[in-house]
This record gives sequence, C-alpha cells and structure tokens, in this order.
Amino acid sequence: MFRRSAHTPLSSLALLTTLAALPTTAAAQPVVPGFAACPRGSGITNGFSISFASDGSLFAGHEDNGGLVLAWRMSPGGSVAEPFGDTPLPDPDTSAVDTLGLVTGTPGSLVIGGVCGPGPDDGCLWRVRPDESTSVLFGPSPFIGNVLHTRFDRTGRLLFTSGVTGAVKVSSGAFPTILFTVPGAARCLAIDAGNRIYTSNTATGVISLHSAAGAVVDASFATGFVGSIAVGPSTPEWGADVYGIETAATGGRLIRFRVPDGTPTVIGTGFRGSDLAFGPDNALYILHRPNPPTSLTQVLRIVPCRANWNGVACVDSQDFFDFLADFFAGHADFNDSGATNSQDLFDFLGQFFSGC
Ligand SMILES: [Ca+2]
Ligand SMILES: [Ca+2]
Ligand SMILES: [Ca+2]
Repeated sequence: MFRRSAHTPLSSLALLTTLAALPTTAAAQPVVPGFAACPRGSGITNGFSISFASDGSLFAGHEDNGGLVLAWRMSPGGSVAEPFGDTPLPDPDTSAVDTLGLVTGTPGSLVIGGVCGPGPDDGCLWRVRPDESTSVLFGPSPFIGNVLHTRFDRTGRLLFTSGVTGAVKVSSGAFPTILFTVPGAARCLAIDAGNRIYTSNTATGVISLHSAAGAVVDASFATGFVGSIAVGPSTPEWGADVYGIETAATGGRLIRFRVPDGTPTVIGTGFRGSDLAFGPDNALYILHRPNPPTSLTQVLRIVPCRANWNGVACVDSQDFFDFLADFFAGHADFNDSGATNSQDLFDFLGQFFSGC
C-alpha cells in the first residue's frame, strides 16, 4: 500500500513504475531487522532439510511419509526446483552432498536418508550420483533408523542423527558406527571449520559441542533451543557463530549463538523453519513454510541489508515508503552520521536499487 504519493520530490513516474514492478510480500512474513529474508527460486513442497553442492546447487529433502517421492534440486542462483534422482524413495527427508566422494565413491553425489521399511524403524541412506542414478548406500537397518539430519565434515566423513536417540553416527565409507551419544534426542548437526560437531536436541533443548573424535568439548554450549543449527562461514558478517532456526511450534526465531560462550541474540522472528544452511555465496538459507497446513515450502535467503527499512521479509516498495515517512519525520539517519539529511536519502536509494 502506498503511504505517500505524488508530492514527494522523488516520485517520478519512472520511480513509481519501478516500484510497482517489485515483488509484493505475502502473509506470514518473518521479521529480520537489519537483514533481508528474500524468497529464492520456487517449486519446493514438503521441504525438510537443505544442503548445497559446491557449485551452489541447492538440495532439499522431501518429507512425504507414505508415498514414493524424489528429493528436490534447485539450480545455482535459484530456479523452479525439480525432482532429483531416477528412483522415487519412501522417505527422503535428509540431504547432504558428498563433495569428496569418500562415502559414496562418486564426488558430488547426494546422500539421502529416511525410513525405508519393512519395520517402522528400518532406515536407509541412499546415494544419488550427479547423473541421478540412485542406489541404497546402507540399510534397510534399525541402526540407520529414521534419519533426521545429515552433514559431511571437511575430511569427508558423513555424520547423521536418527530416531529419538542421542546417538551421532559416522561413516567414512564403511557401515556407520556411533561416534558419540548425548543425553536426550539429537536432532541436528552443525560442523565447524575444525570439524567440531554441534548438536541440537529435541528432548533437552541443549546445544552441545564435541571434538571431531567425539569427545565432549562443551556439554552445554547453549540451552533453551529446539530446532536446526548451522555454523557461520567465518565471514565478517556471520563469523563462525552458531545459527539456529525454530519451527513455529518451538518459537519461530532465528538466533545467533556466539562462539565460544553461546550467548544468544535473536536475529529474526516469525519463521516456520525446518532447516538452514549457508550457501557457497556466504548467505544463510532457510527452509520456511509460509502457509501451513499447505505443503508449499519457501527457500529464504538471509543477508545483512539495511535497505529492508521496515525489517519485514524482503526489500519491496513498502520499505521505500516507510523510509520516506521516517525521512520526512526526521528520523532516517541511514548512514549513522548523527543527523537525517539528503545524504541519507541518496544512500538509502543506492542500497534499495542495488538490492541485497
Ligand atoms: Ca523420516
Ligand atoms: Ca521489507
Ligand atoms: Ca545521516
């Protein structure tokens, strides 16, 4: 909705035409002050987990218990997602890319995990090669279980959680073994540049930290969090802190946990997030379900962005009009100079039109 119209100095027809062409926001938008949360690509339904190949291809596990389906692949930079693989699978919830090929034998293969039967706890890990040929890697086995999260470390090992247990399992190519066990129910894994392993926990709400060998480093890095986690890419914006996303049921927050003390800072609210991962572009990507109970799943790309003036979702025309309202009210010190003047307007417009 336009808050101001034709009597502002900048409201040329060309500007308004440009603004009208920008995407509009829908309901159920997250709020991320200082950042933008912009939809990336489209076409994913029932997304459960997210991971990236080194070329920027995005993969999403496909939670569709009861039917045979394929995981999702989105092209680098965003596209309409397409099913990936030549064989529909019973429960392809999790996805991670075997960049080195240590576990799958084929670098760049996607590893998918989930329940494959016949028993309710018999799980499988599958391999989908880059040519989409699909085969069982491990299982069916109750030891594999209902796989919840999969991640590779820098040495090429596959780590995963499954079922309602505290076990974190590992494979370097052979059938998996237990690397370590935490109290409660390990949900999600996040691995730092030194191959240390953070786990989140649906039973205890504790994030723990273990060494690559599985020894306890910090049994309670942070508490009060149930959701999925990822480690920042060590850039100035993100550091190597731990980022957590909650579902609507557990609070809907995007939280930054400072390393090494675990101090939490809420970055955003209003998420319905099932997983998150940093892409090769060092942006943070979240799987977000905007309109439950529909299966539509958005990929939201999160980056620092002051042009998202109202803090809501992505940058759109409302940010422009909200900025103008604040500008004419004298509190739009965009460049932190201590005063609001025309330079703030030019600086804002520069970012607004260059995008985030
Ligand atoms: Ca499952
Ligand atoms: Ca906005
Ligand atoms: Ca200023």
